Amino acid sequence: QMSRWNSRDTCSPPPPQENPRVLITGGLGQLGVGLAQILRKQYGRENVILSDIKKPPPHVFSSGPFVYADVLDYKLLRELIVNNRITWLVHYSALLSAVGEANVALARKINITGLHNVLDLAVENCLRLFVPSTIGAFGPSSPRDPAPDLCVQRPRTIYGVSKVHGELMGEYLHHKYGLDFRCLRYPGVISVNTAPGGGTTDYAVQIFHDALSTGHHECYLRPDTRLPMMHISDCHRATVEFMQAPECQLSLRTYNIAAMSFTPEEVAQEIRKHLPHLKVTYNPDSVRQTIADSWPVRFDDSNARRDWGWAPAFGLEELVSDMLRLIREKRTNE
Ligand code: AKB
Repeated sequence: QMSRWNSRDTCSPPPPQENPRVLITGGLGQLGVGLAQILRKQYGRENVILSDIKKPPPHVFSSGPFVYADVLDYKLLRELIVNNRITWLVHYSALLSAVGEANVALARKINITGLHNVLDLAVENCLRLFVPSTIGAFGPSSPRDPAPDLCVQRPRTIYGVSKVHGELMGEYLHHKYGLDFRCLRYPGVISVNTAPGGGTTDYAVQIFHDALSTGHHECYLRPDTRLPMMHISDCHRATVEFMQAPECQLSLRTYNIAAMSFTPEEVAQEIRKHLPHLKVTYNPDSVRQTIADSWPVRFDDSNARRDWGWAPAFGLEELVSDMLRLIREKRTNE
């Protein structure tokens, strides 16, 4: 495998007047399809390629280019980047916090080895590279209320360790070779059309479905567990705005982004304004509760607001009414 790591060259970006050609890895997870939809509207359907190792559902296949790509296969990734003249890479492929603890070896492979492949290829091909980080990149010794951009990061999950590694590697390659590395630390993301897979914040999606189906949600976290959360449309908008921000505006390469923080009890209370009969019982599971207790309860995102104008549109009230509306709509169409 030949990469540019030993070269003295630095990256030169593509001409700014051209539309980016985007490859999204892990595209069938919670975030890829929605991001592709937004980018295709702006840059053209054929300029955004979704990839994953799973077979896409028919609506994804018919909405734009989709290719098989395993992030562990360096040669295949390189071929895709070269043949499709990719200029932006959004690296969504990763195992989340809870599922990572259940399969540490696989998480290490995908989250660290897969990331190394992507970083090498990004340097080699002068890509603008977006890698998401997370509230999970902090740990029990980090300041938790709020967690600033720069502080102690000693996470206790393989997911968190791999994300801190990603932040540091990306920033190192930026300083050494000029890699246009961009990283946002996402809160728990709340969505309807695509489900999260194996995270600690997943209850905050499930509770809406349970509220509208059985009226009962059994929560695996304690009622007072406060975590930063965000509506998926804010998450997508932050990602697009950050990718489009001129390099000269970025005083950092890794930014916290925040929208709201709530506990299971608080989101249940807000849902009860629409569905008064919602019952929530609490049965904390030790793995996810321990993880949640080590994460920030609030994010300080003042640098993102100042540097590139980040501002969320959804608070808890707006999030709850929008989620219930979207799930109801989805159910009547099914
Ligand atoms: C998880 O819970 O693992 C993710 C995250 C906050 O990164 N949703």
